[in-house]
Formats: sequence, structure tokens, C-alpha cells
Amino acid sequence: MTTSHELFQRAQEVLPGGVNSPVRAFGSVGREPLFIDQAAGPWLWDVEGNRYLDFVGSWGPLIFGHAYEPVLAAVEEAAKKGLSYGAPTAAEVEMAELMCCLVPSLEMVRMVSSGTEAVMSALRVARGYTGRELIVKFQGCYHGHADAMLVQAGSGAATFGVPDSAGVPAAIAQQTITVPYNDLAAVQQVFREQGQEIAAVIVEPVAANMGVVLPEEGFLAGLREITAHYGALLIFDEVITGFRLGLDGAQGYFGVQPDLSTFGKIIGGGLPVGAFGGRREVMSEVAPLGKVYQAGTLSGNPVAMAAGLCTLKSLQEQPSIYEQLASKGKRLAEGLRAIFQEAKIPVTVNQIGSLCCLFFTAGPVNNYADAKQSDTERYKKYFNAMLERGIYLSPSQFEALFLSAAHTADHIEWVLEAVQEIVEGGLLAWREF
Ligand code: KE4
Repeated sequence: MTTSHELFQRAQEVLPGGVNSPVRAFGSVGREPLFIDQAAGPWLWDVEGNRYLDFVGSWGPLIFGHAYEPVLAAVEEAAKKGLSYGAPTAAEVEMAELMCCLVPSLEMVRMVSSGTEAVMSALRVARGYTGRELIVKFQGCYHGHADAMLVQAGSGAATFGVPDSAGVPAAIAQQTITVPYNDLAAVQQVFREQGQEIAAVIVEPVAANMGVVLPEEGFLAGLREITAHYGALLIFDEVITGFRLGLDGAQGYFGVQPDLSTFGKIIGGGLPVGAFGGRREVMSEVAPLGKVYQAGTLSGNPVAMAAGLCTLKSLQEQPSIYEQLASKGKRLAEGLRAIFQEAKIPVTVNQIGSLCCLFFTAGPVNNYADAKQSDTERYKKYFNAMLERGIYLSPSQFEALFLSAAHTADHIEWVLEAVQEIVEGGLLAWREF
């Protein structure tokens, strides 16, 4: 039997860091990654046959859990007809029609193969439509790895970004302005100074890449008002929240309509799919209809469309899934708060629907600066102690916990019992130094 360790040794010879995406390397939790052999429902099995209750869910796509039978059947049926044609198919039309039916702000969409590609394309459309170049993003929000998005502000409320990745040209970074999440005054200030040059504001309507941070009352509506006033576009990056917070995503949940939205994860049902879309007037700029070039060999891939369509139709047929997920999320959040309050360990638990995050800081956590107050050493201990108990959490303090329809109330109670045991064991005891 091959072990995760043996695979990781081999992987590091031929894959940078031994992985195909950095967070999978378990770098911030101080141990080697598990190599997964298979999964079903809420369960993962590693290559050594160990079973884990999975709360990463491939980082969000699997709202019905792993190996959801209807999706497997749809994929099998599509695959038997061929894997890719590089030509239009009925499935792509059906997918676009369904997305536009479910999300009111969508009049046209374009399918791509990842969230990054969706965001990169949406930014280009915004720049092409407005004729402007500057983009505003929020510190701690993650929108994939397109150059313009790999920018982290320096200090200060509003500043020109400096790259937080090697290889991003300064000239690109300087076209991205970053401000603190939930800070409308900072956004106002940026627009007062450069509003006529700003093509778009891009925001995670619920931030889930600095841990989970909720929009404060009026924040999203404020962004809508400011961008409309200055003729900039508002882009909601719903790669995580799209079809997770509800059939009409965070924009439906909070009642704010963006000009463009980006999607990924759930719309692929576990296969590589992204999409961007919005107002017809804006999307009409996209080639071949308009002058903004955008293309992709596997965009709208028929097998991926089958997985995505089956997932969205299943959600449409079972809308009660959302209140069930929210109820499980609420129980988990309240249970965690109670355990740590009893133990006098200061934590903050942010939760909305099936997204949840336990921060090891007294909080509140309303932006990236707050989130970075978290004790990541304590998170590391917590992650490893939970893994030893067969519970697979996000291997970073700055990610979300994802619930799926496959998680039962009993699974939530099991998690809370495990946390209680860890806390009682003193592993996470809060020592005032
Ligand atoms: P992808 O290119 O990874 O499909 O999507 C990029 C992206 C865009 N927008 C948001 C809001 C996202 O959360 C993401 C990707 N999310 C991460 C998890 N935090 C993907 C996991 C990874 O990087 O391996």
C-alpha cells in the first residue's frame, strides 16, 4: 500500500511543493498532506484507508457531497457521447438559460473553466465596456490568481497595491487599488480621488478567503450606489457564494444586483467550470459579438455542463436544502461559541448558511486586519487534533468550512463532541503571557 508520505516524496520531485494548488500542501498546519483515494457523501478516504468527515468539500463545489449519484450518472451519460467537441452544444444553451433564470442580474453568461478565468475575463469586460483601467478590490478577498488580483494593499485605508506574488509586474499591480473589506468610507475616498478612472469594484459579497467575513449592513448596497454614481461596474465574485447561499446567490440573499458576476465551483458539480455574466449591454462587449476577446478550448465542455446542470437542477428541485444547510451551520456555530465561551478561550465564529469559520481571536472579525489577529499556531493545533479524530477541516485559518447536504445533524454533534474533548484536554488552553 502506498502511503501519503511516499506519494508526497514522489510528488515533490515533479510538482512544485508536491501539489497542484498551494493550499493543499498543508503548509500552515505543519504536517504533510493526506493523499486522497476516494470520497462519497461527507467522507474522504486517504490512500491508507483512513476515513475522514470532510468539511472542505473540494473548496466548495460539492454542495450535495462527494460522488452524488445523479451527477455521476449525468457525467457517465454525457461522457459516452464524447468528451469534448470544440463546438456549440445544447447543454451549454441549457446551462446559460438556467443560470439566467435563477440569477436575476444575469441576462447573458459565458462559460469558462475556472473561477480565475471567470474573474480575469470579467475584469477585461469591465475595462473594455468602461474604457477605464483601475480596479478596486478588498484586502483579504481572493479572486483567483490572475495578475491583477494578486495584489495586497500596503498599510492605509486606500492605497495602490503592491504585488503579493513574484512575477506580477508593478505596472499591473498599480492598476489595482485595495481597501479594507466593509470600509465604505475608504471606497468613497478612492472614488472621490479617482472615480473617473475606475472600471470596476470587485468584491466577494461574503468574504470566504480570509476565513468567513460577512458584509456589514449597508456595505453591499453602498458599493452599488457608489459604483453607479461614478459609472464604474460592480462585480460580485460569487465563485463560492453562487448557488451556495441560495439559488440566486449572495446577490439574492442581500438584495443587491451587480453589473457582472463570476461563478465557479458549484456550477461545475466537481468538474472544471467557471462562468461570468451580467447585463446584456455589458456582456454584448464579449467576442465575437463585441470587441473584448475571450476564449477557451474546454469552455462549456459537455461533460462538465452535464455535471453542472445536474447540480443546479437538483438544487432547483430541492430548494429546502438551503434552510437545512443554514440550520446545520447555525447549530455548528452556536455549539462552537458555547464550548469556547465555557472554556474561556476567546474565539470568533462567523457563519452564514453553509459557510462557517472559527477564528482564534476575540474578534469581532469584520475585515482582513481583524482576521490576521487570529492565533494561527492555535489553529494549527486545532486542525491537527481534529484530523486525529477523523475530522478534515480547511488546512488554514484563512479559509471557510463548507457544509453539504451529505452532512447530517449527527455529524455536526460529532464535531462538537470532538471540539469539546480537545478543549477539555487543555490542548487549546488560552495562556495569558
Ligand atoms: P479557481 O480558479 O480556483 O476555480 O477559482 C478562483 C476563486 C475565485 N473567486 C473566489 C471567491 C474563490 O474562492 C476562488 C478559489 N477559492 C479557493 C479556496 N479559497 C480555491 C482553492 C485553491 O486555491 O486550491
